[in-house]
Amino acid sequence: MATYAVGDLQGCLKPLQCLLQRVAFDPTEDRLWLVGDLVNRGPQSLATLRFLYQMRAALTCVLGNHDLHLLAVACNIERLKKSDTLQEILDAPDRADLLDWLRRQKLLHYDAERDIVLVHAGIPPQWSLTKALRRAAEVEEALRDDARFPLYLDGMYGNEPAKWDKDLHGVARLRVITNYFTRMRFCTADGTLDLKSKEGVASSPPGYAPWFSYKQRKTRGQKIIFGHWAALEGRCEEPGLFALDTGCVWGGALTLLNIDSGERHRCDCSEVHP
Ligand SMILES: [Mn+2]
Repeated sequence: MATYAVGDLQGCLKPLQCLLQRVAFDPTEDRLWLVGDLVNRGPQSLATLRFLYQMRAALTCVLGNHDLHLLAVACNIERLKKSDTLQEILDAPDRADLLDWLRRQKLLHYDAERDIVLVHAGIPPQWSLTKALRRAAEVEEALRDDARFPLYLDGMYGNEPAKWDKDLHGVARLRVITNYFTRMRFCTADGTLDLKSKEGVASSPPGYAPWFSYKQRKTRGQKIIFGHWAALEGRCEEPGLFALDTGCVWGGALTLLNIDSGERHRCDCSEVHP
């Protein structure tokens, strides 16, 4: 039995199948962790979601910003953007099963046995793992609650507040938690977010730095698997951190990590989309 983690799929089903074949993945034995952003922008969002749904017993998944956007669009809270490739999911006869499964996924997963965290974007410098798990649980509860779910999604969009404050409440509180776990790249040492820049580490906006780079970061040394930041190209020098978004949907590659051995596999989109 082996446990793998895969980077941002964004509807790139063929590279996923290519990698699973390469490692002879057996869904009855092996386990696959997903860093989120399962759908959108890529060529096969619906087929990807169906493929994952039928092997859901083998999966551990955290939600990304694109997954949450899909849920909001499906609830008629947000409209599709021009570059979204989600319409086929909205039109699918099995959309209720797929979307119901999606909204029951977590924002943060902690594997105590391996002492590894799985998250889409990251954990802000000022939060310990215990705090982060508690904050993620607040959003996960709202997502699972039939009555609160649309209210949460309705209040989810926006870049403010830029920083956590324990006295925040309601949708603003859930929004900043969501932004940390699903959208963060650059922030200050006290966790003030810059959500505009998507560039690499060398292009940090003035006064900001990558969330993982702060010496005083409370989760320093903790093993964390994350995605979301394609400009890192899978490189992160911080001890214990595994950056898995290698920009498959942007013509890069999909990365599969064997969590126990540390071995990485890559499938270039060009191999399967000549
Ligand atoms: Mn993302």
